[in-house]
Amino acid sequence: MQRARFLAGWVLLVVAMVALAACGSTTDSGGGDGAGGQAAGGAAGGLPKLAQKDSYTVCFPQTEENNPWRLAQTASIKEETSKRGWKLVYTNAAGSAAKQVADVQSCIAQKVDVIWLPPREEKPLATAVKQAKQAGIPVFLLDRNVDQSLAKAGEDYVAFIGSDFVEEGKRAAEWLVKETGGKANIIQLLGTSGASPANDRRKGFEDAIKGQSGMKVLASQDGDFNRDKGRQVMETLLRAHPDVDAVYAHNDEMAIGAIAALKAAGRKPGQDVTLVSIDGERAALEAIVDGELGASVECNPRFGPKAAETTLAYAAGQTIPPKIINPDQFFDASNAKENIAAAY
Ligand code: GYE
Repeated sequence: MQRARFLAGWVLLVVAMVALAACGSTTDSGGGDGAGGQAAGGAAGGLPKLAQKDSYTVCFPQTEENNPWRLAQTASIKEETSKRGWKLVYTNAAGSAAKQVADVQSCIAQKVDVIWLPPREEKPLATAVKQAKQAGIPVFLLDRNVDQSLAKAGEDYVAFIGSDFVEEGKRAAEWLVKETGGKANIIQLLGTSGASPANDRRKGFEDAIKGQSGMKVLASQDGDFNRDKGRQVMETLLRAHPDVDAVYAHNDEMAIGAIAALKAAGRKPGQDVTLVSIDGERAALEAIVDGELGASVECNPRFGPKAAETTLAYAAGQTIPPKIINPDQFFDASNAKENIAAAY
């Protein structure tokens, strides 16, 4: 009798294993979404649920703190969580995707309620997003996205909240075409390699100038969204391409670095070289007023209120759209001055 029960148990186990294998479970380790393997607090087959509580513990693993945009984003998150009396687990990955993955894992171990993640790079952080889901912790991606072939909104994470980076690149290109009369020899300073805003801002810009035979990209190089790297890359590219008369930088910091490199080489930014970039930080608005930077497409870093509202809506059981796009302004000589006071 006991032996029969033992055998029956084995048969059941084998059947269950075959059924699981047939589900074609891919990269997920352990758990899975099937009955019994469901993550703690997880909705069957879907995203982890979030309980309605008076206070939440929010994990915010920042990518780095090396520019005004990042500082403004962190300040907004700190301000919002403290205003609401929520607990914040904040870390700084100091420019390392590997450290940011470890920071997410540490938040999982601490059993935070929710993770607000700005994934530094699209691929490495997709795995961390899946690990959080497995642990039953909902993730909201702030400002940067993950590779959509590796992790998806509504399945692996709740939603992406941020700007439309392709559109930002397109707006920068359209301004440059107009400003240069459709004739420009361009150096493109790329954002962090593997980061969604770098990929998308490049795509938006390059697609928009495709039909314009007078718009030539002489060179494109990674400046890591960083002022000093932007300056160094510009210095090198300037020697190789002295015929440059336009710069498209994926963020203001690199544009400001490029302005320094151009001046050091005896060029006149704003006169013999037209520059356009993205973010709308205070130093960029000042450079526009000084006539050195032509324009900056806004990319709003103040995510705190939207992240908190969306988190509460999710806890209340509302349907969250997979992409929540921030509306962005555009700054040029016509409005830079009046926006300096509110800038970061
Ligand atoms: O443009 C840049 C920052 O991810 C959209 O990251 C953000 C970008 C922003 O380092 O300045």
